[in-house]
Amino acid sequence: EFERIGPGACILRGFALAGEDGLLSALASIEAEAPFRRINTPGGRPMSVMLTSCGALGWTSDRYGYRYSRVHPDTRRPWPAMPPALRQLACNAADTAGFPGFEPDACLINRYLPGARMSLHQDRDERDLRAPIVSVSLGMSATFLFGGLQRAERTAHVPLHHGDVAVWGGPDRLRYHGIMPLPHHPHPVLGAQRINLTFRKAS
Ligand code: MD3
Ligand code: FE
Repeated sequence: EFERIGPGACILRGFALAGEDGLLSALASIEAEAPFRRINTPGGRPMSVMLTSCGALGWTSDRYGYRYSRVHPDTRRPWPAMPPALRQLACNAADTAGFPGFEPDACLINRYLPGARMSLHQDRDERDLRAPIVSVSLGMSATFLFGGLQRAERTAHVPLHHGDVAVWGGPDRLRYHGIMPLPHHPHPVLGAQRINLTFRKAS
């Protein structure tokens, strides 16, 4: 099911469900190698979302600001490789949404517990903004906020459920977006958490 929410943005409902088992086992091995951690905003406040990454580049922050890094900030080892099943899913989704030839080199993985949220922001730290971002939602449902190119523009509220995959590119690549505080509605498979994977071409 193909749901267009902008000229360059669409949601593929349930697109990740066919590969659910492979996805969850890939996630478990990434997490074992690079545990989820809470990062601080550059202002020093802990984010409510926990974060890990796989692929050549991962996302970290310190008092100097947010940035992509080739190594885990605690272990100083490279991030876990991007499992082929994950890369395949992301490229498949990008193709389906009209962005052929997607070559992600970073996959950021967010974990939300009940009450966690992500405030309105733009993703603009990737070097090539012509590449789309592919996002996979797992576990508890969330309300996604889809704004405009200015922070003050009104936001659309879009539900995201377990297995949904969204693709954002072209004219929608720099739109402000966020996640409303998560309600406590445990998911039958993942329990009281939501996991979101975003595949990016960061460099
Ligand atoms: C729309 N994550 O990690 S993914 C993030 O569900 C992030 O965890 C949210 O925003 C989450 O940066 C939302 C959906 C998403 C990602 C990138 C976008 C939507 C986007 C870029 C442009 C427009
Ligand atoms: Fe984002």
